Amino acid sequence: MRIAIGLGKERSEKDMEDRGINRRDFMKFCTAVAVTMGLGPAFAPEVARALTGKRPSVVYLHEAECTGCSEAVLRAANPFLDELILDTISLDYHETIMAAAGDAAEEALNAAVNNPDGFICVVEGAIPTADNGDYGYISGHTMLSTVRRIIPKAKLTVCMGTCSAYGGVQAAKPNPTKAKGVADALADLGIKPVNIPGCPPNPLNLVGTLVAYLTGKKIELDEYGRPLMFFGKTVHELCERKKHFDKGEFAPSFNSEEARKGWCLYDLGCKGPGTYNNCPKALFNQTNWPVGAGHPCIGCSEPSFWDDMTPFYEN
Ligand code: FSX
Ligand code: SF4
Ligand code: F3S
Repeated sequence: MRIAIGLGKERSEKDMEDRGINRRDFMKFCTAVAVTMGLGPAFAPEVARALTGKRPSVVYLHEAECTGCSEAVLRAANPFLDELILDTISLDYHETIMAAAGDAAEEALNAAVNNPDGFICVVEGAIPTADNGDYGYISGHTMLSTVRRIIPKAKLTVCMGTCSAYGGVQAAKPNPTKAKGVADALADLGIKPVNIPGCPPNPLNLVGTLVAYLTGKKIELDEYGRPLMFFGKTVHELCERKKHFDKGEFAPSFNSEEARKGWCLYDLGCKGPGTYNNCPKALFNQTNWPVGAGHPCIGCSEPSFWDDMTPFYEN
């Protein structure tokens, strides 16, 4: 699936009001982005400027995946969040939600790639590389040939989700299609994407990355290409159940009084201590996160988590 996008549009506060986004909600969202970026609420006006200024053209490529990454954006509880995110990146074309198809879609893709102002490439999904990419075709092109053709022309490449970052479930053993993340699949081209892993990833981390790029901030990455501002700490370090871990208070089962009281889920398989992500702080839909809802972290933002973090319910 491909998402080729309108070319660098501007949006005003009036446009947003017309779409039912009021200024108070918008600033609340900008504050959440600023805090997620570790910059504090005082950075919110700069976030607002970045989100309302000239929007970059984005080519959004879907490869081998479940589309959960897009769903995480589109199913946002906040009624305007999906629109805001999609608009932030001038997302006028999205195969999951668009009506156009076929030649019209290909034309939109080509127009975005040839935009003289350049474009950002966001990739969702792994790249099957076995047999010259023969296990994944879209519109008559292998996924492998598409990413090799388009990504080298992008000003910035962002891998949205663990699949495009590291291969994800497609790359789990025995990986017959030799699925890889973008950096691995394009290693010979020297492509160094910004990886926003998670299965699914938090949309706030995508918005924060784009805001950092649009405001000219240097995006510091860890050894796996993840922005340190979102992935610099483990889930465990940020977890609200850590006080119970420190006291040795572990829930014995999901249906126990201890689990309900908020005791640590380590004995039920929690992989939070080995997983770098900001879920307890960023929250999904600004509402909750896996451990907050009573489920152990399964390590979904770590490379090879399907192989390295399983069995999920044992430690
Ligand atoms: Fe992967 Fe995203 Fe998991 Fe799914 O596209 S990160 S399988 S949530 O959808 O790529
Ligand atoms: Fe750490 Fe998981 Fe326990 Fe939270 S529930 S304190 S992340 S082991
Ligand atoms: Fe994934 Fe663990 Fe967060 S499973 S969503 S990294 S709590």
